[in-house]
Amino acid sequence: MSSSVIDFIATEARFGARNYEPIGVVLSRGEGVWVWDTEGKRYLDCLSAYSAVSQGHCHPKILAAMVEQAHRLTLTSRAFHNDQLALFYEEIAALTGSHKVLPMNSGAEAVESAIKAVRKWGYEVKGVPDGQAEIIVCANNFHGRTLGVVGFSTDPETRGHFGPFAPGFKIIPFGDAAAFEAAINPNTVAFLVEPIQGEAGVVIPPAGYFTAVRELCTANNVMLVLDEIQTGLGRTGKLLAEQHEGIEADVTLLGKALSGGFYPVSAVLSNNDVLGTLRPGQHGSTFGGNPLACAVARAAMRVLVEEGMIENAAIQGARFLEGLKDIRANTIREVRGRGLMLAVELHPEAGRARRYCEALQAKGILAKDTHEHTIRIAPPLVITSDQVDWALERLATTLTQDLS
Ligand code: IF1
Repeated sequence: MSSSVIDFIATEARFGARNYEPIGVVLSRGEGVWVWDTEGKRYLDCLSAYSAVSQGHCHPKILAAMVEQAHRLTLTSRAFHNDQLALFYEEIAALTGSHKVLPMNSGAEAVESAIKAVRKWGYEVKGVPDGQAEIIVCANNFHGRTLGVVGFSTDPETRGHFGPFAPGFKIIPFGDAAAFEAAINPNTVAFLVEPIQGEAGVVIPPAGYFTAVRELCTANNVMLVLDEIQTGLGRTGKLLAEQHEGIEADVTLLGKALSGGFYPVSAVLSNNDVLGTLRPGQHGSTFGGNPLACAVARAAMRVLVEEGMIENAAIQGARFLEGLKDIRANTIREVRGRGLMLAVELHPEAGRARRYCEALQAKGILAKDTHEHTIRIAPPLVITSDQVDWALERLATTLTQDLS
């Protein structure tokens, strides 16, 4: 390691809040599936900034849209109209088949906004007594870091010593439709759930789960809120992960790849009823819906579709999953994935997943561990067959090592 690398890391450690423990690489450039460190070493990015860089690093068309817009107008606030917001609304509604759009910035903000909106819907449309609204969520959920959201996390690291928390959430196991049915009562306004649990280690629910959930939501007038912030926009090989289940959410949350990684852009999408309850002055954001964000998001959505990235995610995801399943290694307990949202769960005796991520780093692959024993693999959706095979070769040699 050169002194400059040590410097960046040491300086971060000295001044920064220590809320992350990054792998020891300092990145300074990216293009497509590749990133380069300060010493010029190239890596295949198998994290994609937690799926935000689905379109590949520094996509030239998103970059051009951002630069062009930044020259013209960046922020107006929502006190005035701007000439990008309407086009963003039109295009995201057409892409996803939604009726109403609420633009926000971070994913957690979209989640918070959806919680506010479904509660309001519960009081004003469903007729729940004021202050009594309940939202059902799942154990091992991950929906962000804000106070409202960590209050219904079940992970002690995520919620520990951040309380007191807001009431109104009921936690049930993920993938268990009977538990969902039993948790519904007349004050239930919504079920907030990830189609595939990401942070939990890419947990795919049993077949038929979401069909049952959809029916129960409809029968009980409960809004199905799908957090597609990670699974959405092609990551799983379809535009939205709900399409694998043949269902439609009442409220869909998007973020991350909505900007292709250029800028924080998130959105709450819904039918007319839910977002229709928000009236002037009741919700907002300085940056939400700003022209720069809208121009970037429009380009990010356009390239996703025009350049066939969603189809590519399905094809390369299947190839990657098959290749991972073909690796004969005693370290591997299970391989999971849908599209390019993949995970390798190691046997606990194999040692920490972090060690394997560090070994992969030495071989030119950046991946991220989660929950001690799982390696998450989520490359940009522009990855080619040759690049998948290149990654699989290196994964195979790494995973057949004993790093315990
Ligand atoms: C961190 C995980 C990924 C998300 C879903 C909302 C948000 C996220 C389904 C909030 C964010 C991130 C944030 C990042 C780690 C990361 C993550 F490991 F925690 F689960 F991607 F896999 N809903 N996920 O996955 O979005 O406010 O961050 O824009 O360190 O917190 P945000």
